Amino acid sequence: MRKVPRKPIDVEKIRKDFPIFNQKIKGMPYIYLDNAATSQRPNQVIKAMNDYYQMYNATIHRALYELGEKATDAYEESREKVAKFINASPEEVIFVRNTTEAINLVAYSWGRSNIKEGDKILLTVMEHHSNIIPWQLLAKEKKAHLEFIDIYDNGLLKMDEFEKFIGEGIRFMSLVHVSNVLGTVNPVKKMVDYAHKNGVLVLIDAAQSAPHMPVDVHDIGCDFLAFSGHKMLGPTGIGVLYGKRELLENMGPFLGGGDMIKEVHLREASWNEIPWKFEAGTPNIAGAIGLGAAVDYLNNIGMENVKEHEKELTKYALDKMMRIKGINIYGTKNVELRGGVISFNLGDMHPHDLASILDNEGISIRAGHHCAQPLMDRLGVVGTARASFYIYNTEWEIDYLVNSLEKVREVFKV
Ligand code: C6P
Repeated sequence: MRKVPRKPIDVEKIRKDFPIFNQKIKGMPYIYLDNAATSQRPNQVIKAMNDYYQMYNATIHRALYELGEKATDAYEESREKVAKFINASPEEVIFVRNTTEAINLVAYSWGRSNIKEGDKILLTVMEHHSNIIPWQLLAKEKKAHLEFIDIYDNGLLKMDEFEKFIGEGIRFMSLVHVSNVLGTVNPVKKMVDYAHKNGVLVLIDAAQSAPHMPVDVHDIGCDFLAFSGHKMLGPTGIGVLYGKRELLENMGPFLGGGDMIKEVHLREASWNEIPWKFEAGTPNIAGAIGLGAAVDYLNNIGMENVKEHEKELTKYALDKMMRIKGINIYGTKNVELRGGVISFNLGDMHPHDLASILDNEGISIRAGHHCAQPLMDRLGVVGTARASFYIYNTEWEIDYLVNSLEKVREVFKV
């Protein structure tokens, strides 16, 4: 029987759910290729948040009236959805503002009571600033040391360096799952396994993986994992920290205030159970509800299908872009080892100029250092242009990008 090619997802149908694509930008259908920065939001997410504000707006965990209970249920239901999405238990899911806050929480609450003078923390040269600065602050305060795993020129981590570092008395490791610049998908399961065999705890920055592929915290085995709602169809201002129950239970709080306490006296207090111990003050209720709706939306498509769609788009884009004269594409060309993020430079054009010209063509990409300046130093560039894909992107958009890049090349004689 002839094999019918699989069409993983119905992009045309999906695009209809995103009101932003109903408009024309510069007289053109909107071509949005900056999904690694933030994704667009479907009607389902916008409606879930509107419903909360319009129909049952109330604070949670303390309002003893019907709408307050409804809001509390919706907030906690979202936590359950998120927990299931990453194969965790609800009490191991802490709502924070974003990936940045999640990593800061661990550096503060776990780091300040566990990292001692002379300890070593292992990172990689491809980390986002969010996964460097909190550890720099901690290392300065505790007189600890930071070590960094280097990359090969093809954007893959030097695994022999990783093993060497782990063998040299590392106390904690924090590493990105998928690089927001190189697209590299790091072998996190293997790395966590090796780190654990050597008594090293591991945090995974899943900002660029949780929105784009199945992420299972039990399968990976990590101790902590962080991601942001706004990169996965959810609203801004809501993110997630997963932590293993026993670790969270033994950690002190991050912020102090309402909701995170059990009992308060003038000079002492005791803490609430996890996860609420880490959620001080009135939380982003609408945000959590919106994130729950985003998880429903992604589950309806299926994360394997999301991954497959992006793999096909990335392969298509790499094949076409590599033929452009004067282009320099960073990272591995093997789509089995990378996600849907393509960083590039065209001749010696400044990436900001390139992004502005593409903006005039109705294409949104990102240009600059992508909050990964140490990686830019390592690559020897001031910045890169970057196209990044999601469920609503099409091959037609990639063709349009490639044609526009060819035009730029001709006009600027690259
Ligand atoms: N990267 C990008 O355009 P926040 O801002 O906290 O939601 O996410 C921070 C973050 C952490 N880790 C990685 C790997 C990231 O890519 C990001 C956000 C955006 O690449 C903004 S710089």
